[in-house]
Amino acid sequence: MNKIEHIGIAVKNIETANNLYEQLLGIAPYKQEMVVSENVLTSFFKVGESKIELLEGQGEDDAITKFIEKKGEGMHHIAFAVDDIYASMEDLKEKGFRLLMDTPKKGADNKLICFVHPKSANGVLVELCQEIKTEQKAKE
Ligand code: CMX
Repeated sequence: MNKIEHIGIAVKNIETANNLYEQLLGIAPYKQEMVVSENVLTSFFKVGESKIELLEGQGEDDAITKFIEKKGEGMHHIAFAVDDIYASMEDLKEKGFRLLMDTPKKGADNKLICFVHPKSANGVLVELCQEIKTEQKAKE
């Protein structure tokens, strides 16, 4: 794990939350992006070498809508940057962590992503993310 890449925060309304976080952090979001594979709308703020990702669910049974129904708005996941997501997934699997997918998915902000179940990480949903490299882009 190289660094905390971002912290994901589940919000009910991304526009309202954008305004609030703009005031809190003193900066504007640098991008807003729909993540089709997860059915969530995201926006990103740069904070030092990490980021804050706000997430708004777009359906009734996406992960963010379900999370907010159960727990309310709040911290949803911590994402760590890795160099090789396939190697990191293999390593964590061997160590007994419960991964939520067998192969990485395309996430927001040009990343390949994979999640570790919160029950195998002391109640925290952990995301691995790796920048998509040019040769991986070409394969898509
Ligand atoms: N953080 C901590 N705990 C969480 C959690 C979260 N984000 N989401 C669910 N849980 C807890 C539940 O409260 C529940 O705990 P209890 O049994 O003690 O009540 C337990 O995990 C439920 O586990 P489950 O029944 O296996 O699964 P759920 O249907 O609640 O789904 C999860 C949870 C993590 C498996 C699902 O949300 C998932 O697959 N997440 C990965 C994808 C995702 O989160 N996408 C959105 C972000 C996309 C992006 O970053 O771009």
